[in-house]
Amino acid sequence: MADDTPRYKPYDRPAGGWGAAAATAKVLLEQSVVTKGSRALLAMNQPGGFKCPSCAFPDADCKKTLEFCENGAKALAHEATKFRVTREFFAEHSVTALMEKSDYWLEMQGRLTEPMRYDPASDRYVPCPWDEAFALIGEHLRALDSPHEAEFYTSGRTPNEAAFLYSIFVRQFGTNNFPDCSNMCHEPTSRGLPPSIGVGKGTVVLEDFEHAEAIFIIGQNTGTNSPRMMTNLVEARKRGIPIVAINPMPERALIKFTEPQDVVQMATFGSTPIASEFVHVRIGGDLAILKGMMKVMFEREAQGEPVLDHAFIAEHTSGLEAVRDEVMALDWADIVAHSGVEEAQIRRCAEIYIRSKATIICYGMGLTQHQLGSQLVQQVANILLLKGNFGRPGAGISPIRGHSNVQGDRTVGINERPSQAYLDRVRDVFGFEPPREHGHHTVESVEAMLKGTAKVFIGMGGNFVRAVPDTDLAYSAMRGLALTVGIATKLNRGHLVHGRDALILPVIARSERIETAAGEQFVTIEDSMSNVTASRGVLEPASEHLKSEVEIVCRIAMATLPDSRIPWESYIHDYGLIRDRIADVYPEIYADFPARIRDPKGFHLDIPPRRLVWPTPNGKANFLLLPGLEVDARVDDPAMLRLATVRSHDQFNTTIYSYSDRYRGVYNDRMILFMNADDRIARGLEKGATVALETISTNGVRRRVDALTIIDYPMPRGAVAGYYPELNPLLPLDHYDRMSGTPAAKSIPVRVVPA
Ligand SMILES: Nc1nc2c(c(=O)[nH]1)N[C@H]1C(S)=C(S)[C@@H](COP(=O)(O)OP(=O)(O)OC[C@H]3O[C@@H](n4cnc5c(=O)[nH]c(N)nc54)[C@H](O)[C@@H]3O)O[C@H]1N2
Ligand SMILES: Nc1nc2c(c(=O)[nH]1)N[C@H]1C(S)=C(S)[C@@H](COP(=O)(O)OP(=O)(O)OC[C@H]3O[C@@H](n4cnc5c(=O)[nH]c(N)nc54)[C@H](O)[C@@H]3O)O[C@H]1N2
Ligand SMILES: [Mo]
Repeated sequence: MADDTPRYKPYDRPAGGWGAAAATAKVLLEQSVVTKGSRALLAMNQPGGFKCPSCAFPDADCKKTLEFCENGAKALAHEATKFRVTREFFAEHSVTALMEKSDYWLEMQGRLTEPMRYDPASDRYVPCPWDEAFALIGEHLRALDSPHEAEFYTSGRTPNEAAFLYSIFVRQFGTNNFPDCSNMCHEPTSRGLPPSIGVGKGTVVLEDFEHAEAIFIIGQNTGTNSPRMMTNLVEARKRGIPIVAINPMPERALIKFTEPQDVVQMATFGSTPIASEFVHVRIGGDLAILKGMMKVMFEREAQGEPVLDHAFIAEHTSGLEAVRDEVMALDWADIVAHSGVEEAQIRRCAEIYIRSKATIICYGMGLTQHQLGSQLVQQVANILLLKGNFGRPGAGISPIRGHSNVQGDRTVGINERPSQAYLDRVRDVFGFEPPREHGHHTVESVEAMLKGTAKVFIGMGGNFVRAVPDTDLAYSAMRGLALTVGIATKLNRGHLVHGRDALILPVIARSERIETAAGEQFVTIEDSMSNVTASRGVLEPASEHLKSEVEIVCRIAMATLPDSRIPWESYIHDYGLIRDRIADVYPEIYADFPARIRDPKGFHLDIPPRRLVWPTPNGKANFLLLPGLEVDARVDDPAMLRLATVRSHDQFNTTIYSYSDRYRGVYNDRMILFMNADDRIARGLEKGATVALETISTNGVRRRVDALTIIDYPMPRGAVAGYYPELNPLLPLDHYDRMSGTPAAKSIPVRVVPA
């Protein structure tokens, strides 16, 4: 029998290695898909196969026989699971009863099998033929007073073809309301970087890791959330390249890692130390570190030592002086106090940066999910510009995106603030006048629901109510709607917290074959480094009643806009026709899409800064000013702790694979508060105490989560961490980055309340 008592035991072995191999075998067994799953794993990230449904990190060359990781295997095993959610399951469980179950339990019930509609009389989901489901959506949408009363959410697993058609349908319907998972994630990259370097994407490609002379990883838990990147880090360390990890949590894989695909290391229980410099930053202290490093560089220059790339700065940039003056005026004492890091260590980081002729800076949610996240991303670009770290091998900015196609969805039109030029193209290609006013991002869509101005929610994938801030508020927002639609592979909380009418529409998953009247179809995915590749599922769909996301979008469009002259029906059968239209709408990057996608390695979408071309209004890369050292609003309360909500090693966003978090030494519990022992003692709390957390609020709203067990953990003083989504009730809806709309999920001001 499995032992499920909570245990906390520091993990002192390297990450990866046999632990990862064992976890892979375990998840295949649990989902009863050892043979099927292993067969599918052989096709994952291979030419002719499908793209891993987990993260957005690119796969290496296709020569490797096995290109997957423990967490990719978990994502696949949960998709290929033998378990099914059937009409009998829904007949057995009322929605009220299902609400009592945990997110983990819901996930473990398996794949959805047929379309279902909520029946208020029995409080159950009952079977609903596809035609009726589409007709119901059409009726609701046509009944709205304005198209802006509908919210069209996208989560980042949706492939390009479906996302593109969705964006066209919604615009023909008449709104730009595209709340998107990116609005909670890397939107600070998409909004912050364009004024800076002219594109809202990373500039690094995989080969750059082979040429880098230094790699910085800021606020990203590589070993858990983009494990395939560990291969590149191990390789870089074996070349003797310094790696600087900046993180309030000493994440295991950033310290020591055993490459599961390295036979010798596996056999000898060897490992590679990863971070040559681990910077134990305070939550929100990254701005101070970046400025401290810049200050070292400016100080050296002032002393006559040339450390900047003056030729690059003169030819390609604008705005250096203001940034230099601001940084030079900062006091070291403030920099140290804000970062929580010794001046000597910041100087060492600066030294590594100065000596390297090609530096990559990678970052994740630890950087983006702050109230000034977009401007913080701009500061990363600033420091890279100082040494001309663009347009040369081994250098650049590298946001490590989340969902496997979150970047692609944005590229092909999922954007609540589209440019006028793009809208003109849509008009010219499709022959309708798209709406010109901006639509809602994620937070704004919840606000509209709360105000009652939004009435319909359609979720193309994802688990909206669990992903957004302020869980209780989000639930009441969703329950006030006339119709909610969940287009999904798996049952989740979002289907149980629903509108007066509600539909669950089950889809064919990434790993599964799509057969249409025109034969087998493939889809395309854009990874975090702007490579577009084909993805062909190899498994039989989980049920004969599933439809592809492309077909669902087309059928919703046909049911909603009967007079549309767009040939929706033909797109259902032939995805090549959709790619033709993508090429028409995006000629600069997607010209010849159908021909280029035949290359098994795919192709790279042009990123002008790689060619030292800056698509900014002044044609230059711009140093941008962010005065001071704070990235979140100050809270003057001596009891205040900054809470970062993070992912465990055994979850994919709101999908919980297990209650353990091996590398952080947590087993069978997710109601955890990681805290520095001195902060605990200062509050008079016993080791292992159970406490509640309350958000420190300025407007009297009470937000509280009970029954959290404190674990003494090497957190900086004043910083605590716990798990998303359990702690989302603490995250206020209005605590977000104004430039990008991204909730500041890494810096919630909280206080501990003894239980
Ligand atoms: N297996 C797996 N893979 C995933 C996901 C998953 O849930 N599971 N999710 C996918 C998605 S959508 C995304 S966006 C990515 C997320 O991947 P990450 O960006 O790694 O996301 P998190 O786990 O939320 O947190 C990242 C790190 O930020 C650190 N941190 C917190 N606050 C700060 C701070 O103020 N400064 C700094 N420097 N660091 C800080 C935390 O300690 C943590 O190590 O992963 C993707 N890949
Ligand atoms: N407090 C806090 N909140 C956060 C974060 C945080 O760090 N802290 N992170 C934020 C981030 S970075 C993100 S990206 C969001 C994630 O928000 P979402 O993307 O909305 O959430 P997921 O948990 O990834 O969605 C999981 C569901 O997607 C469905 N699904 C899976 N595969 C497919 C598919 O191929 N097609 C379709 N149609 N559906 C599929 C399944 O039904 C599954 O239940 O959460 C955000 N919320
Ligand atoms: Mo994300």
